[in-house]
Amino acid sequence: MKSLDDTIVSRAIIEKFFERLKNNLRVDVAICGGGPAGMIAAYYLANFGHKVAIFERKLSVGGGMWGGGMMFNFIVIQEGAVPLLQEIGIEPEAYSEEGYFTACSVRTMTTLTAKATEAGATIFNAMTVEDVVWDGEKVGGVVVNWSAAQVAGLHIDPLTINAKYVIDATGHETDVLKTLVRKNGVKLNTPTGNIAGEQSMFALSGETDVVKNTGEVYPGMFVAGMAANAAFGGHRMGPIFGGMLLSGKKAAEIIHNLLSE
Ligand code: 48F
Repeated sequence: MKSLDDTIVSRAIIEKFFERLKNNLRVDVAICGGGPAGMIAAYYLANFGHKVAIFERKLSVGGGMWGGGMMFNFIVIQEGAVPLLQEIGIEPEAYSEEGYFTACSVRTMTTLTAKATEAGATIFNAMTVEDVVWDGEKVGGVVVNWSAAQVAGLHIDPLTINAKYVIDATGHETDVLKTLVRKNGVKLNTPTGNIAGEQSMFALSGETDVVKNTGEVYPGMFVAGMAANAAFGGHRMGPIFGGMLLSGKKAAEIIHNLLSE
């Protein structure tokens, strides 16, 4: 390279990004939130051959997994979820107590991100899902905006992404489902018909329930991960992550079956 033209650098980035954005205006599945549940759902859905886009509010995907427990960057996984990590190339270490395994939270998240994108999932980071597309009967996509525009409080209209299915994997916040309910007063497929709100720490119950609670809570709208327990009123569980991974996988499998019908 004899010289370096800054405008070529700019043009390359702009062209590549807009190509990606245009290519994702219609997707099979839009995933709100790139935490462990959203990322593993993306991995499985993309491997099944579906077109998947993940919208993550923060600059980095990873959600609550990066920080392990109180920033001690290890996670604990129970035996039932070990095969999921092995599938993506992480070999969790058996702990001295039977049934408990540990893994580095940073390595787990970076590997999961690599595997999901290798499988074909597309990540849009620093983008917030601020609303859903709703025709009165079914959720049909997401409404996105730059997180920075929101933080700055700028009055900027968002853009729309059409999706056959949307997964709220926004964690404890249940941010997207909350918006659907608040704006439209819809009745959810939960015991209360509403978002029950998460309960305090009870790991055993939380881990079982997060998988049980994963599913379609409104036509076109799924919950996975901590958002599922928040929707159904399940418990939180702290830095044990097997349930999050199994929940994301379950959401992917249900949606795959629906898309294959
Ligand atoms: O919080 P998060 O990691 O959710 P998760 O996948 O996993 C929960 C665990 O991390 C932990 C736990 C384990 O026992 O309880 O908390 O259910 O990831 C949620 C992601 O969603 C993003 C947020 O920045 C985070 O990375 N997010 C939240 N609201 C929005 C969003 C939004 N409106 N649009 C886009 N991303």
